Amino acid sequence: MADWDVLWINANLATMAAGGAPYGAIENGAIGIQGGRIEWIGPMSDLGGKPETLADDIHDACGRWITPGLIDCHTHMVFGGSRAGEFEKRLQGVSYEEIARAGGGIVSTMSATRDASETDLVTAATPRLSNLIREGVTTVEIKSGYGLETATELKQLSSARALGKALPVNVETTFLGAHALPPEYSGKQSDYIDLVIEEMLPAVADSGTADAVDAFCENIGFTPAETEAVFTAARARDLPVKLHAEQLSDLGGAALAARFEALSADHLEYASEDGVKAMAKSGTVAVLLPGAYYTLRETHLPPMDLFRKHKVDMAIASDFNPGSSPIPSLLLMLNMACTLFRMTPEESLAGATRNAAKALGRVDDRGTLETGKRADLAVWNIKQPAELSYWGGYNPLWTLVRGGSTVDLGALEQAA
Ligand code: DI6
Ligand code: FE
Repeated sequence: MADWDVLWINANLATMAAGGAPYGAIENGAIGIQGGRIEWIGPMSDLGGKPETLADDIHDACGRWITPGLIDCHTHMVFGGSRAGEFEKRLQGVSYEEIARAGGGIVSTMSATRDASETDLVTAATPRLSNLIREGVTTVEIKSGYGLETATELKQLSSARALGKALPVNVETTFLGAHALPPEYSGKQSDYIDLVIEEMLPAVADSGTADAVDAFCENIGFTPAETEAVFTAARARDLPVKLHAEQLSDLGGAALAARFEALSADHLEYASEDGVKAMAKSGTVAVLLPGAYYTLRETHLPPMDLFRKHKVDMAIASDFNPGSSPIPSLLLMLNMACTLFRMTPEESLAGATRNAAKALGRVDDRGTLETGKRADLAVWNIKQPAELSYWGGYNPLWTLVRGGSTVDLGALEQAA
């Protein structure tokens, strides 16, 4: 009788398990999969039998590299419209902040998202999400935050869940009601926060469509006190929190997030050493977003050396959204993380696997190739793992495996 449902052989494995060889590498290895989970992983020489006696379904990687399925732990994937016009304005010299203050930016996407049906939103997101999957992504986080009213926030979250059913990807959802002030609350920011806490959050929690709660703590977003109020309400409902913090200025968001044991604090270009130390203490992951840094032509680097010095885990995500990061490509983010943020290729790959899983509170279940974890595998036409961040605008994915089953990449190409 076969030991496993599926067996991958002759593969170089970048397990990304912490603490061992670079990339957690096992050269010339094999993976036995049972019930969608990794049941055995090790060198071919330890297999203990001929492959055909061990599984019915055998795949020969022919020396290719296998990594954990990639995880994009921060996206704003579900939205209506596009902001190409705003892009043109920015190129003429108008800043992101000026556009936001003039009622453009997030608020213009809000109007288009309110006007869209759930079907419209799913249809618009499908080719972009397909692009991520075709690059090896098996888990994606999707935030709301373009409704800024209860019904549309719920519509965004259920669209995100629907995408997870329609496409071969695991979707984690985040409620981001405190993303921007909708125009109807102009001059009444604290009333809007009351709405988020008293109406939206309970409705979202009751609907069961959100896995976490996020906020945008910034001069053009919400104050630390308002963020704290939203977080208190989220924790009271047992929802974990995460925060857009220190993207444009240092408001102490990283330390605030840490006080609430946030899963992650994201952006962090302007984070202080005290903020970084607080994150280290609470185990909060630093989610770095090179796509937004690049698109906004930021010049203030996140404090990379402080994250390393205080041993804060770093994740990398696309922040895919229509304004500050219209780039649905996680591979390009790996490249940018190295080129712009000076991460090592190994750090950047850990950022899109193990540390991204941790940023979603899922590291016990995925993010590395280890026994007991989901059999989400990306098989690459590469000779060394550094190629995943070396190439730019080029996709070396060969095969994608989700929960042990091979994904039909051809069908996804049609969806795109
Ligand atoms: N920070 C971001 O990078 C996105 N939201 C946020 O708070 C940008 C969203 C947008 O410009 O539409
Ligand atoms: Fe974001």
